[in-house]
Amino acid sequence: MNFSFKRLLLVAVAFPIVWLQSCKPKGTQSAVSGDAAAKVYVAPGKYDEFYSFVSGGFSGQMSVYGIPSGRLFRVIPVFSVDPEKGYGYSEETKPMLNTSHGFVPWDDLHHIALSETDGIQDGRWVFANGNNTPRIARVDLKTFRTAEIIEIPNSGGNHSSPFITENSEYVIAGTRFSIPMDNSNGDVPINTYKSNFKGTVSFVSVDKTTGNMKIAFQILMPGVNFDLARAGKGKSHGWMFFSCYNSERANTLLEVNASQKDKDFIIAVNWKKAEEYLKAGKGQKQSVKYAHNIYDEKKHSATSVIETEVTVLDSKELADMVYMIPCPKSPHGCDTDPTGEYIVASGKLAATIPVFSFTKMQQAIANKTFEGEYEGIPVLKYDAVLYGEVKKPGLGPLHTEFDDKGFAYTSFFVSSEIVKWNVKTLEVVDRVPTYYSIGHLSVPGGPTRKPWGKYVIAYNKITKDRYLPTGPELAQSAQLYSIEGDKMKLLLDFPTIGEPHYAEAIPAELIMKNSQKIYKIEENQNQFAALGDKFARVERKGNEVHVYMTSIRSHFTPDNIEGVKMGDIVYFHITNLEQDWDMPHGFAVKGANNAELLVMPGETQTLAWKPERVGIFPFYCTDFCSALHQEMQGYIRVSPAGSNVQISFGTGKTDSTAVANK
Ligand code: RUQ
Ligand code: CUA
Repeated sequence: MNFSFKRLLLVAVAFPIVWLQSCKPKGTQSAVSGDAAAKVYVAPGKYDEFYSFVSGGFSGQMSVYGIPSGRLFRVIPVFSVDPEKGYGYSEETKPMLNTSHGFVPWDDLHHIALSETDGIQDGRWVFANGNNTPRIARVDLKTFRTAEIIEIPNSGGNHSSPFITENSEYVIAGTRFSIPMDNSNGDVPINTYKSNFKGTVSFVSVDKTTGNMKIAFQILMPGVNFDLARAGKGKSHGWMFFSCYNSERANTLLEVNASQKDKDFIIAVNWKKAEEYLKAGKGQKQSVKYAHNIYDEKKHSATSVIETEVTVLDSKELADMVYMIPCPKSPHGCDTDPTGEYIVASGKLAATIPVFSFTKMQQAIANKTFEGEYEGIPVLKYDAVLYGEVKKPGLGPLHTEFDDKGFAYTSFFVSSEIVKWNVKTLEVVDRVPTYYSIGHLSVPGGPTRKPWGKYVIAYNKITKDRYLPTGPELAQSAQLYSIEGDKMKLLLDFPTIGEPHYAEAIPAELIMKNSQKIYKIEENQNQFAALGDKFARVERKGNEVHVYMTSIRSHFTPDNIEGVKMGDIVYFHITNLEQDWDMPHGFAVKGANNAELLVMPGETQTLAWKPERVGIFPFYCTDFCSALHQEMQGYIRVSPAGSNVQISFGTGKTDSTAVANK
């Protein structure tokens, strides 16, 4: 959400009545009809019809909900460390959070993009953006784990990201803040914004087989703020549409200074053309620095590499690649309908929703129906590209999703409602209040060529009185509406984790059948794995002590360890020997100043521990795994620095030295 609270007040002052209404809609109590409970009831042991992947905003995570029940199934750590799973704490996962700025254990995750084939969700991967330290992550939907993170150079705030093309050719990343380019002298006065600050949009290619990402090219753009984006589809495949604000290119008090002009822009990028220029060698190589982190499913380990080059195409110099469409007042959402013909732009401060036509845009380009140029880029005439406007739809339109019957659903932050309108006739056909101040909304398959319809889910920015109070902070609120009939019907409220921005839902059957149950022990290539109790051991290498430990119901091997001295670093490499679904073992040691490990069946993970005092330290399994889970424990002895206690270890031996000397 790009609104400051001040802006909210500003708008509220301008529309006082609406403001009041948005905070206290009438009929809150009676908004739910009698059969709502039956519609969301998923009986115990039954499955939900959809998975919904919900961004966690400032929690840096993504959560997975069942729809229609609203049940939370999983929190997937993406950009943030997660002590529950040891993500970002284990030696194997730490490199995932590496960046050119060092280890960055947090980000602000806004948008979700499910992979597509032929414009239809294929259930392979889900992508997400890191807004603060510009990054894109890919989560593998076999394991529901973050598999890859790539940093975006020449970017300051990766907000219009990661929107995906029809065949997952690219996920894109537009910079929210324009900044001096990474290879230039960034030490410039901020008020030289207009001459020194630039924007970029990055096209990150996705490998068809592995999903691996690569920055294919960046396009140098005028120094505006890029906000959101959507790929063309069907007839508009090959184009990407970005909304931008601050065409004033203000560098201070944007709330006022970036709202001067009557119109900002939708920027249309012909990426097929960009590919041609790239092939023809029209790109400039730039030296930059960005991290590229990949998790290897066989080695159970991540690697982080700092890449040093990107190819940049200049929108000013390369003709017929970028066009601008004027768009009323600070556009936020920019959404394309399932046919790819209509581009819906939502001006946060506009009183109408302009709907642009891709066909008309093509004609306007062919006929050069320009009204001028903006920073060397042709600006198309508004009327020449406009299909029509949705009149008086509401206040503060933000985002639009589509169903399978030719309707669009637009969220209105200020008037706090979802408005349903007919994409062809542009007539408003229904509206429902949201509680309160909706941001994004989501129809299953809503951004694709094949929406599944059935529901629209509101992701609200303000919760107020919807739940039992929990002090100054309340859980953010999502609301589920049925869109099966002519009228939208509120069915359910459910809380979310962090601040939800975008969410995308997909039929469960597209994912559940591929879900991985275990890591096969014979495929475990972690260099520190102990693939059986007989390989369990403790080895000293200088001041490093490596513990190759196994876990299986209900013991660790070894569970008695001696010979560690002050000044040592102990690496616990835990291999979970189980080969049963849902049988993780945990590992925690007293005083460890990071987190536990939660090790999946067949997996190896490592916890580094630097003891800071002499004594006996218990360790134990943190996941209640069997009737004898409480017995799944052990001891490690730490001796003074100069001590002559030798390394020894064992399980089930009373004389551990005997084991060590074997
Ligand atoms: S934003 S509430 Cu960060 Cu997607 Cu529109
Ligand atoms: Cu293993 Cu509890």
